[in-house]
Amino acid sequence: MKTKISLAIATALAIPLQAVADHEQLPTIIVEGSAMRAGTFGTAPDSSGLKDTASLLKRVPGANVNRNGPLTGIASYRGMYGNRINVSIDGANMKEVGPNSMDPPLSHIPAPLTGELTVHRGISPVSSGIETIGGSMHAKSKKGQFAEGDGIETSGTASMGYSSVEDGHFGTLLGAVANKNNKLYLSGSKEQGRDYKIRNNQQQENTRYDREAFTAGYGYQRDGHEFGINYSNNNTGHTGTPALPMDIVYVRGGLYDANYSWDLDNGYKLKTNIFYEKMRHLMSNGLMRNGGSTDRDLITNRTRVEAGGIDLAISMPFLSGDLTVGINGDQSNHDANITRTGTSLTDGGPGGGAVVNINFFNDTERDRYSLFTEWTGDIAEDISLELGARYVHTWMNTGEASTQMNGMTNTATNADAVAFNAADRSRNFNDVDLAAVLRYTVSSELDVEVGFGRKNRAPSYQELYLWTNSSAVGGLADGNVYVSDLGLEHETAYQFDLAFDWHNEDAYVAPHFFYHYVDNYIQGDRTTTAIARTVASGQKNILEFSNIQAQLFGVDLEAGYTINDNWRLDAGLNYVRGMRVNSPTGDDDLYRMAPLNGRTQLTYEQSGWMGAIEGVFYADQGDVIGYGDPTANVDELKTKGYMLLNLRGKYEPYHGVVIGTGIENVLDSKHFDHLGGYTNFNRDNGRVAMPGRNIYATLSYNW
Ligand SMILES: [Cu+2]
Repeated sequence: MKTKISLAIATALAIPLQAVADHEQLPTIIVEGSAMRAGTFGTAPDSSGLKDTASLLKRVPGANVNRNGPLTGIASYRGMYGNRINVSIDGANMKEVGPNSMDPPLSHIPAPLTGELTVHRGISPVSSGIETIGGSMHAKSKKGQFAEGDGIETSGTASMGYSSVEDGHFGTLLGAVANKNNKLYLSGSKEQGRDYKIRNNQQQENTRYDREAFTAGYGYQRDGHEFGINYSNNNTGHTGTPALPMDIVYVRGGLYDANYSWDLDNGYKLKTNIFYEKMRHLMSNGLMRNGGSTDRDLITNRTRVEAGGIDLAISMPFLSGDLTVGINGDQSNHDANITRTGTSLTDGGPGGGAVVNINFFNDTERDRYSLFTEWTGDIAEDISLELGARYVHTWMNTGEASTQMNGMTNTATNADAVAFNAADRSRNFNDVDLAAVLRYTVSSELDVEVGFGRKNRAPSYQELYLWTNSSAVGGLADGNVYVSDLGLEHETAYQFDLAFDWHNEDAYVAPHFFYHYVDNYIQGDRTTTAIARTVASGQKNILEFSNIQAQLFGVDLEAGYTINDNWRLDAGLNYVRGMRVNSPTGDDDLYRMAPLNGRTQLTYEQSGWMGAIEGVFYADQGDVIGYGDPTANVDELKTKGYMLLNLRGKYEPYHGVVIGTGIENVLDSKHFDHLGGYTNFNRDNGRVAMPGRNIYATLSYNW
């Protein structure tokens, strides 16, 4: 039950998996085959609307996406989001190059090249990573197959598709040549689309995208040894992020990772992983909007990240189960250089063609060192237990900030830089994560799971080191600017999870209930510091990152029923409520909580054909964060509920060839995603609208 969601879904499905699993590693099933979109809660990554792997999360119980742009999907799980969620890509804990999360980790691999997405439901095992306070997710790219026989075999996948709503198209090709011990593979992909249309052919500006990606790697296996080395490169070109103040000019760079595992016959296992990452990024408000005009100054931000990490774990039989002991560590260095050219006299900038340079993040470093132990095993005939503990040491520091105007000291922000540079900016955090999960098989039809967890997160570098007003806040996209507090404490969550999984041959119902109390939850607040700055700078909308007390609770549920050999019905429901405890004002809501939502799908399947009708509903969200002063124009906007109707079909004319097609938002209605942001980062513009009717077609071939 608290297994990988992929397995949970696989077992929950009546659809014969083998048919699709041929030539695809098994758990890949939820996200891999283009075919799997219809008829299951798994999806086809290569149809429209699924440009990054994050899109798949909309189908995972409890999960959702904070979408700030077509390639900017931030993972959200049970009300927590961004770097509260541990996301690994091919085993690497990738770091974002954009301080505003324009390139969240799940966007690194294009969806058609994603082989597998694993989400840990409920309380994440401590072995699943460092800082799993909001959950833990792992994406793996496609890497081809080892040969099954003695000779040399080739395998691969080719896919292409078109979607009408943004005139978008993609193509991917992955080829592997292998014998049973060695494997070499290469893949490439290209995706491109224009601004998508909303109802009545209006366009949602700043939503076009353009990306190329490739991977290359080598794998080796023999007698329990497995070794792999992989490089994945991402070259994102001009791509909009309408919910942020700027758009992507480029995100370039790559991830090198290598892993080795040794499976000894006596139950001992060794697993290691190492990665190195280097990315560069340029964003600008002059690419797709009017930055550089007489209305608005031109602003660009040039950033880079360099990061690396290592994981090592040994498992061995111990008592009636397995004991794992491991270490993990990673380091990252970030830089950001902002240039503002005063082309406008009306937007509060320097004006007169003046050039302001700000070295905002100067060699900003965040390093984590960690060790853990975990035991899983049976403690009685029908009861299993997982116990884990992890210690994490986080060290953070940043170099001196600097700011100039036309090469001279910039008086507008220099006082902030001077104060910041004079402060002790180095910080240490020591955290202990704990997890205990009990699973009880009550009968062949019912499993019950109870979990307790204590999980931590140290502040992000943005939360700690925003030394002057900035909107570079890890993709919060709330239209506000923030300052940080060098005295921030780390977050500690106390988590409780209760899950039931009832199933028989024809049906299943699996509700999971959760309650989290979070001590020192970090959120923007209208503190006296923030309000004082508001007055001083003549700007409004300034919040300060602050520690508050919070609680999050809710339920996520999956259910399904096989009507007969051809028909089946599936449904899912998600509810989360996030509240501030002891709020000093009447407002006790947390920011960016998904409204009550659900989906149902009726599927018909027969000999190579599949068709599905999907209904998606989202309720109103009126539980929005307020900061105690409605006149300050900082509060989160409410959203209206909506329903969407989607039709999907697929056909497999020959083995391995799959044609997929469908219509999304059949009724061409106009809706707003509560987890999206505001158009051009401006609350007065209202939220970014969701795409209108979309007709898509995909073709894929696996061999
Ligand atoms: Cu950016």
